[in-house]
Amino acid sequence: MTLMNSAELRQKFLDFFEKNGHAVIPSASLIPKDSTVLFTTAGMQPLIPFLLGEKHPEGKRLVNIQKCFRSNDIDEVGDDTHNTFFQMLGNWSLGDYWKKESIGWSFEFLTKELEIPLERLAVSCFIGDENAPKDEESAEIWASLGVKKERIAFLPKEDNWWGPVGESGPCGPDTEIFYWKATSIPVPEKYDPADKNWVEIWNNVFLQYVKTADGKYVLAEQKNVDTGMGFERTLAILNGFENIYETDLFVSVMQLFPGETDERKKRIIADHSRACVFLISDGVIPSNKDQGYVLRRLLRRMMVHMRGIEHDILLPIKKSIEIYKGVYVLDEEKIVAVVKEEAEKFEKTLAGGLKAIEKIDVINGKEAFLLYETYGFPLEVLEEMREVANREQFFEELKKHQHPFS
Ligand code: ALA
Repeated sequence: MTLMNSAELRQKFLDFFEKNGHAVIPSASLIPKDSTVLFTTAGMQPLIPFLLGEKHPEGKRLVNIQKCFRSNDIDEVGDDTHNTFFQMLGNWSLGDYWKKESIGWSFEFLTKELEIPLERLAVSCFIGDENAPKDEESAEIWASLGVKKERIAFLPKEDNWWGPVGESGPCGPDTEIFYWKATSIPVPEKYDPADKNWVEIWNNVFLQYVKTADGKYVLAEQKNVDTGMGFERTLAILNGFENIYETDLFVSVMQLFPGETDERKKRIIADHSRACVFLISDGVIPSNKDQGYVLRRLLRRMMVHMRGIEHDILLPIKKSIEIYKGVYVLDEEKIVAVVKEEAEKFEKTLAGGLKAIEKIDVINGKEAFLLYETYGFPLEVLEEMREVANREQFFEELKKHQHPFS
C-alpha cells in the first residue's frame, strides 16, 4: 500500500478523476440551500438539480471533496470509524458513463493508485426486490476485474440501496466496497457483512430511480452515477492505522491531552472541535433550534468532556483550524469569537448544573428542559450523565420556547 498523508490523498484522488475527464468542483456549504434537510450529508446533495436533468456548467463528469455532517452519527463518535463532520471523496456521471466505467475506476484507483491489495477487499451488490431487479451487472463487472465470488455478497435494500435524501428524489441500487482492517486476524476467504472488521470505504450508487412524494420508485429520465469514499477512513487504512484518530487530520489534537487515558473522551473532543470549526465557518451560530442547536450540543458536550482534562476549549478549536488552514478558507477570528461567547455562557452555569443533578438518578423530559433553561445542558449531554425518561417532552418544551438561549 502507498503510505500517504491527507494532502497527498486529496491530490491523488482529484488528479485521477481529472485525468479521466472529470471537472474538479469546489465543496458546497455544510448548510444546504434547500431547507428540507439540516445538513449536507453526502457529496451528491448539492448536485440534486443536476441529477434531475439541469445542465451543469462544468459538464457531465464531476469530482470533488465534499464537506459533510451527519448528526445521526453523534452517538457513535468515539469508535474507530465514525465522525460527525467528515469529507467525502466523490465522482459523478450526470447522464454520462455507467457501471462499467464507474466500478472500473474505483477498482483501478484503490488497487493501482493506492496499491491496496485486492486480497483485502470485498464488495456487495443489490439483491433485487419488487422495485428493482438484482444487480447482476455490477457483480459481473467485479468478477471480471478479479474479485472472487466468495467476496461478492448480494444484500437487500437496507444495505445496498442509497437515497433519496429526505422523502423524495434520486436514488438507486449501490455497490459497496469493503476493506479488511484487522491486522492480527488473517483475511477470511468469504466476505461476511456482519463481521465488523470489514469496513466500508467506497459506495458507488447507480441513481437510476426517483422516489416520488407518494413513495413510488419510477425510472429516472437521466441515469447518473454517484460515488462517495470516506476520506478519513481511507487515509487510516493507507497508513495501517486501525482508527482515524491516528491520521494527520487528528493526531495533533489528540496529543493536546497527553495525560488523559480515556481514549473515547479525547476522540469526542477531537471530532467535535473539528465539526464546530466547520459549522461556524459555514455560518451556524449556537441557538435553540435546527443547526444552531446541534452546534450548541457539540460545543457543550465537548466542554463537559474537557472538564478535568483541559480548561481552554479554544485549544482544540485552534488546532483544528491549523490543520485545515491550507485546504479550506477558515475565518479564525470569527470562529474563535463564536466559541468563546458560547463557552463563557455555559461556563457560568456548568458547575451549578452538575451540582443540581448530583443526587438525581432519573429525570423526566420536562425537568430536563428546565435544566437546559437554567443550566444549559442540552438533552443529549444530560443523557450521558443521567437517565432521562419521556425524552420527547424535552423537545415539546423546546419548541414552545424557541428563543435564543441567554
Ligand atoms: N451518496 C452516497 C453515499 O453517501 C455515495 O454513500
